[in-house]
Amino acid sequence: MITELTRNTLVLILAGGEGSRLKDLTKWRAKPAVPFGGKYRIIDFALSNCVNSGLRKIGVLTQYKSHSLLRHIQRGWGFMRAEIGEFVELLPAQQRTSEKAWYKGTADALFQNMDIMQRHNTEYVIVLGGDHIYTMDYAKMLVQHVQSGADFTVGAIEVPTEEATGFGVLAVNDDMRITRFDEKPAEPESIPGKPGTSLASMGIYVFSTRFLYETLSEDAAKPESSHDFGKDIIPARIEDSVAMAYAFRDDKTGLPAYWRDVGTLQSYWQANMELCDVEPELNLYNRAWTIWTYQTQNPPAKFVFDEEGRRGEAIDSLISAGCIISGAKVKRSVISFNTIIESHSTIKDCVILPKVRIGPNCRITRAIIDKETEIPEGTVIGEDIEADRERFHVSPEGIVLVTPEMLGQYSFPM
Ligand code: ADQ
Ligand code: ADP
Repeated sequence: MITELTRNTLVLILAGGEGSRLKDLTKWRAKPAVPFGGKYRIIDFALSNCVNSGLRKIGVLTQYKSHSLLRHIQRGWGFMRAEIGEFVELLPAQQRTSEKAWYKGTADALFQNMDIMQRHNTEYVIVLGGDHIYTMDYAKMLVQHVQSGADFTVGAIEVPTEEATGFGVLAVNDDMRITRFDEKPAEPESIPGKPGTSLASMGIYVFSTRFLYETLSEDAAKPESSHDFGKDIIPARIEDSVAMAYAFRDDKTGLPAYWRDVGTLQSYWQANMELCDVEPELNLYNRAWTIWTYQTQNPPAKFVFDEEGRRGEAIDSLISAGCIISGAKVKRSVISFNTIIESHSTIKDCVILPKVRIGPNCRITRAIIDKETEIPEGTVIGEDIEADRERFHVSPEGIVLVTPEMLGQYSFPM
């Protein structure tokens, strides 16, 4: 809902990280631009959450391999009305400050855009990561921030302690005031009374703007700082300010809500697979919380018999528009738009990115196939992992990533 509060808030989405743990999926594109769920890109979730939360003043900070990210936002997110103060602005690293450098860290990315923030002149700034899959009403976090009189509020979610080593870990008192913050601790603390569960930072923050300016300026002047929110900004201000945590919970169940960091091939594959559940935790069908994206106009998905009378069929799968499944079987897979799967091929537990062509007589299991890959006739993937490792990238959990380059299908001199 758009309120005076949401109108008075600027959102900055950090979308410049390298995302190197997604391996070749981020070789040519930024992580927030990686296709997800058949028709979306990862950043659509943060952007849709903003729009649905009534937050319509948005800046997206980009730098690393941003071409397809910029293209996607320009094409898909241009519907905001500048006349009424709504916008999605692209903020590539552009050396606006005296230092002639790219964004050195997430805090530096904001520091370099201080003049732009000042011109928007809102009372609050929300900082979001551009690379998580979730639906969340940020307005609720904003309201808590204002009511609690916080200088800043960190979005937090309960995660298994063994996974907390990859996150900022919080300790809070009974009023949710943060008492401690450890960025990626080797031995994360558990929540008192809840062994095996830790409170992790979601990497999203609400700041009172004046406090943010002061903190960013102080940090910029510290030569030893890495200018990162998790490493520097948040821990430095726990003691001398009002630092609150906002627990992200499902309104209906009161349990931790759905939130996935899709930073590794395994977690990216897993989050796609979860969409194939009969009742997925992430509800893409909620008309009150549409996930928006840019899409080309494609004909409906089509399932046909092949010349020898084999049925083209799919079960427990998401099949996007423009796909043709001809005499092939698809099971528990996410098939992105404009993909063709030919005769007598079997696809199981796979994530297929857009515009892939899978030739006849292929068997593919537990794989991620990058955009525009052409899989030749008779290819078998996911059965002999050692053989796959010679041609493709295989994650520690055995998920096989296949890109056009790995099959010699791009010949640009680099
Ligand atoms: P990480 O996920 O490790 O931890 P980071 O790599 O800094 O954080 O990425 C955060 C976001 O900023 C991503 O969306 C990324 O694309 C973007 N980003 C990274 N470097 C950038 C740069 N130089 N310019 C612009 N954008 C950049 C953070 C927090 C943890 C928290 C996790 C939650 O530090 O405390 O637990 O997020 O996933
Ligand atoms: P996106 O896939 O994010 O929409 P593009 O279609 O512009 O972005 O290009 C990314 C895809 O094209 C990736 O699958 C990558 O493998 C391939 N690609 C793009 N540029 C090159 C290049 N110069 N050399 C090899 N592969 C490339």
